[in-house]
Amino acid sequence: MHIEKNTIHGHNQSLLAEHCRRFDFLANNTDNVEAVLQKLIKFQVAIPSWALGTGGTRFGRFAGGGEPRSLEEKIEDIGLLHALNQSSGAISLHIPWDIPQDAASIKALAAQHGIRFDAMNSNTFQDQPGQALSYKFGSLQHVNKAVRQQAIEHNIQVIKHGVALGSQSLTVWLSDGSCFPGQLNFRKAFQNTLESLHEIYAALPNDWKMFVEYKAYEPNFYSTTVGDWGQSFTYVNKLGPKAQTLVDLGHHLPNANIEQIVALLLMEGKLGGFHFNDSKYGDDDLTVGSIKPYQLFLIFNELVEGMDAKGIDHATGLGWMIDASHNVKDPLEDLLQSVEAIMITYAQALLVDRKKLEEAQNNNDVVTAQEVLQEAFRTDVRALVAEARLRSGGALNPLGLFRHKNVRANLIKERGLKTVATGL
Ligand SMILES: [Mn+2]
Repeated sequence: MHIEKNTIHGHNQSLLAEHCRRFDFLANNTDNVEAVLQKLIKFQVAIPSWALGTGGTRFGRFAGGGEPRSLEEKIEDIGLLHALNQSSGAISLHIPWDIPQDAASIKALAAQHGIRFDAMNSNTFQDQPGQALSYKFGSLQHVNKAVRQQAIEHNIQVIKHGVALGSQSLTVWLSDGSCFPGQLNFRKAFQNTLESLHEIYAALPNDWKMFVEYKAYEPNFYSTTVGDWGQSFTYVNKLGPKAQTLVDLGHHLPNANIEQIVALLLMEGKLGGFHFNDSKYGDDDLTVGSIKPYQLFLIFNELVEGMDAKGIDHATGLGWMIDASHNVKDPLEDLLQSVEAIMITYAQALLVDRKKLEEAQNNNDVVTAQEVLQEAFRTDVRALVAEARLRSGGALNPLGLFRHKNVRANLIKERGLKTVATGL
């Protein structure tokens, strides 16, 4: 299903007067509003190919209908999101769930929708049909060299798929670890993993990066071999300049100070990518900004401050991606909500009065420092984000238009009620 430009234009016309009233008020009270708008227009968030179908839990899965049955349909779905919000112009593929049969035609289809290929994701956390050796006891850490070699070759294969599509990065997330004390020699597991990562790193093209993602626990519940940012940082430092740490918001122990982690990784030039989601208890994969919006703001505040300090381009310097999967919501509606939450929070972080904050910090004026941050966080920037969308040709109210055009009902009519997205 496509949403035509004139449909979006008609929708925008009906909301324009009210939008202008709200935007003008905000513009009159905001410094550098044009510069902020240009940054918002440029900022794109990659959509992972696995977020387009209904997820599930180990207890069950309730399909939503009209899910994409192929990589082509996944790209069409992201094209739909991008047409509505103009901020979803990238896709992140998972191999082997989304192996392109014909890379050139997939690349051309994506280009038609204005979509580029963000980081490629390898998978050594489950066994595939016909696979020679099992990852039950790990992949890159495995005590058996042959298992490690199989996992290394898979990652190199993922790089090759990515090269054919024009991607420039590989994300390695390992479920490697142990479930019980004594199961694993931590030092040997680390060394095996490092040695394996070195071999994958050696296969990276010159203009590629490798992101090493960490996660505290699950599926292993005693130890994880890349369990926190310190461990990831140790690996990427030993690997070399093309290796960087990837922060996934849901992969920390409760109450971790993620904003501080982000600040220090940026300072060291080792923050490569970011996975957005939200959580209440663990790696819950909840909608971005739905549980802890102030934490997300504090993280974005450090991202903006840290990128500016290093002269890093906000839009292209890091890999930005949503990593979530939903059991009860329409996945496309959720992605519209998630991208909106990211854009709102980014806009708020851009409004922070950095000069005043620095002065307050230098004077140990704790109260003013807090006021500066909360002033930005409490500003309703929705009209600013909507204006950026309007100028890019997107819809003033993406979710409203999605519902008005009965997108899900149309997708069910096209694809059927009982479809299951590939890979899920
Ligand atoms: Mn992730």
